[in-house]
Amino acid sequence: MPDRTPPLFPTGSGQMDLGLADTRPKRVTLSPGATLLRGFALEDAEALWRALTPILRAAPLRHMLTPGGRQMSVAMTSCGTWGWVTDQAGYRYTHTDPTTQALWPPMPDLLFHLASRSAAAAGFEGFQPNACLINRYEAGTRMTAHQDKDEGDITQPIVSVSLGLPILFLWGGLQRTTRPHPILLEHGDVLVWGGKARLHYHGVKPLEQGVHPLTGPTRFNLTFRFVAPAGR
Ligand code: MD3
Ligand code: FE
Repeated sequence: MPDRTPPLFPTGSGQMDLGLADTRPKRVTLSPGATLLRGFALEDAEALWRALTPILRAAPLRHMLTPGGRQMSVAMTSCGTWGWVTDQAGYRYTHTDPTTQALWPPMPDLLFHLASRSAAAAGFEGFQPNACLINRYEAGTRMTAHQDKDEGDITQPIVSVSLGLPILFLWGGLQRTTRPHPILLEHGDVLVWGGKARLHYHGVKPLEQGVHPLTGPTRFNLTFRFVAPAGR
């Protein structure tokens, strides 16, 4: 008889399934205000992936320039009322995509609701994101330590959803010099950052090569934000 018992937890990319239960906690508080919800988006992952296709067609991924003139190794785009852009003029949120001059594609309800449910599960009721930044990582892509502070309303949390290949996320402190600690982010994991954690420095290590059944040789990260630019 073939053993039809499903694996107790997804083993990720090319990992041998040893048939052991994943005993790691599903919910982890990294620091006050920062909650890791392991696997919270797993059931929605395929639908999320399908929802990305028309967005990426309308607003193609691109390697933007930092204000210092360096090309980012992450390829990015956005959906929602606001999209995040960077160029030699600086970082900001815009209503239109500078590469197409069109409005950013609308945020699908599925994405909005997943983000809102995630925030609520971490204690932030009523989160209504109006921006979703889409990051694509390929082998070697990394993100250096930074703070997210262009949103204009730091009382609102940020929700991040990981799809595809795993990566080591680097969770720092309120100062850039605080030594960050590494946290493995896997397909379907959701992180919620609010309160005291909102302005912590963070980054990710270079993506290792691999192939994921859904996303191929890539990792996608969706970050949901509430943007209220000053003076609007
Ligand atoms: C902590 N993205 O898009 S997600 C970003 O994996 C970004 O693509 C990384 O940093 C990625 O800005 C990390 C986790 C994350 C996202 C936003 C945060 C952590 C955060 C904002 C404040 C504090
Ligand atoms: Fe960030």
